[in-house]
Amino acid sequence: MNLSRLRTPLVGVVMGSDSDLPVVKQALDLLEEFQVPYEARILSAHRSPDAVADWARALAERGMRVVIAAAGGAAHLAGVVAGHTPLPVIALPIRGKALDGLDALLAMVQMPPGVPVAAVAIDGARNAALLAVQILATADPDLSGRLDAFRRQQSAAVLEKDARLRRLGVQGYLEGSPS
Ligand code: RP5
Repeated sequence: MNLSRLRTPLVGVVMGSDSDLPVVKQALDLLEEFQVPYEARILSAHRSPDAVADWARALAERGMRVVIAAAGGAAHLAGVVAGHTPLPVIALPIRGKALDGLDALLAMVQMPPGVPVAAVAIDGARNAALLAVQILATADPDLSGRLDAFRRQQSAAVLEKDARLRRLGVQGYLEGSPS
């Protein structure tokens, strides 16, 4: 089955505040690149706890397959969502002003046994979306093909840089001589 051909959202993307949106946007852009339908919401585990619970509880029934939950500071959003849904939850820690995002990262990874979340790097929005795509691709041959093409392109870009470095040497490479 090619899930991503369905136009109903497959990825629920939730963030604790609109101040998270500039980082989260990178995840949304990647989902669009892979033509994966998503729903983006601003819901706070602390400021709107009932709305978070209602949203999270309904996800599976609505046909969603995976969740990305982004928050900074005392980042409880991903864990709370995970407590309300059987779907896999990817936690995206957002860099805050005080502790550079370490607070959010630690809050997200230190989940109690029994309710896991998969945490990506601080501000690692593209990886959060890629992981969501990889989860969906296990049941979607079309998406799996797009993921293969993405990986091939990524490898080709590295090999091109390597060939350029060997051709030009370090100084030439850094000076940006034409390839
Ligand atoms: C968290 O608090 C949000 O996810 C955000 O990263 C942080 C600050 O929120 P604002 O004060 O900018 O709304 O819950």
